[in-house]
Amino acid sequence: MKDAIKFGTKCVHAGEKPDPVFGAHTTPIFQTSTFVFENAGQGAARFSGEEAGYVYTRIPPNTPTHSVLAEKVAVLEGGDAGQTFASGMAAITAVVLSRLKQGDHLISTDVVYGCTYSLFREVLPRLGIEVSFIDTSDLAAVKAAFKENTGMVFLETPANPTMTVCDIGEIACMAREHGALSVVDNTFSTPYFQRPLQLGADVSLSSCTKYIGGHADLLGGIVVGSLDFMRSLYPVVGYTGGIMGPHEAWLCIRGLKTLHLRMERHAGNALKVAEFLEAHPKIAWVRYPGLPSHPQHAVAKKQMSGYSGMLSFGILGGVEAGRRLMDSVRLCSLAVSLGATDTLIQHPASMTHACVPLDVRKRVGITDDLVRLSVGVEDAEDIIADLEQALEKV
Ligand code: LCS
Repeated sequence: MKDAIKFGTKCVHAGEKPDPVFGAHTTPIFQTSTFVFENAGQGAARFSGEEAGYVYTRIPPNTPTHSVLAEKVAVLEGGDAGQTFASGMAAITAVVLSRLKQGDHLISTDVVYGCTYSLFREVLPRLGIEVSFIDTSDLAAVKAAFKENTGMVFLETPANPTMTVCDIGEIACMAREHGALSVVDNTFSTPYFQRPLQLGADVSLSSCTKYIGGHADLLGGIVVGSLDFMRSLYPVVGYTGGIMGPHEAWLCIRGLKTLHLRMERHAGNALKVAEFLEAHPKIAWVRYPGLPSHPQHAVAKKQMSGYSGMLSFGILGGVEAGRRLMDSVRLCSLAVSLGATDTLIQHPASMTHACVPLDVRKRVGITDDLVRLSVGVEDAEDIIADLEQALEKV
């Protein structure tokens, strides 16, 4: 799809093709595990790659429903091609396995989603892959972390749950100089607000479970990159099999048609909630990349066109006060995950990031008083009123 076409139009139209058989207006769900060949020669040609087409749902390009989703996200991210996965974690695992081998070194942002942290800290070293967790908002620290055998730099920005932002363009440039692949977890921003490939990164990946699906009713992941990189990823997809279901792919396609509308509302609401919290006497601090008080606000402004719906804050009175707040909300849901239409509140130190050792949590800022909000698309006044009444009980 032409670059001149605007983002919202791409959300609606990219990847969509009229159904050639019955003319269905909406992309059909190809709920099938295998595909019938016209003859043995065609089967052989499909398997050898001589002829493009579908063979078996575990093997890319999976099904025509998956193809539409992969193409839609590839267009939105500005990459050559995309590949869907069963979850964000399946996507991250496949990217790492497609590139790194025993003896390689990975540089990762020190604040990443808890399961990403555990995958890198517990599983990769068992495969002989060395991992350095670095404060990637500190460019000198990133520069100093490269080694001869650094094969990949993995960035999460804004980071879950501290909202720390790092400079994608600068770090991608360093990675290229060292012959390392730069990978960005774009889950928090979505391509609506941040396009890592256009900033110079090699790979952009997301958990579709969040804003891409957008309605908290599915699990999924997506990876977008150059054709060269995707060619190295496809075999790993087939061998590891962490495949998105056809129904989930269809739900993601439907969700993406309103991505631009939802993200505007998420971000607009989040800014209002962040400003409300920042002015509240019971709140110690607020981290939202759209606030001038955010430590990396300038970098965020440079590389993001908006600041999404995620924020974190510290409450005076620490973990006990936070618990009382979370137990007192009525409109907000006390739940992990993010990017849902409703506002979700959770406590990372005891929930999503409980797997990160206490000393590491303290060092990187996942403090016990940190409460995370995924601001939904309700009316901002109602979210604020709910937080206000809950804060009165703290
Ligand atoms: N990347 C980021 C930044 C995430 O926040 C998550 C999940 C993942 C990857 C993994 O995606 P999944 O496999 O769940 O599709 N984040 C979650 C969170 O903060 N609460 O629950 C899940």
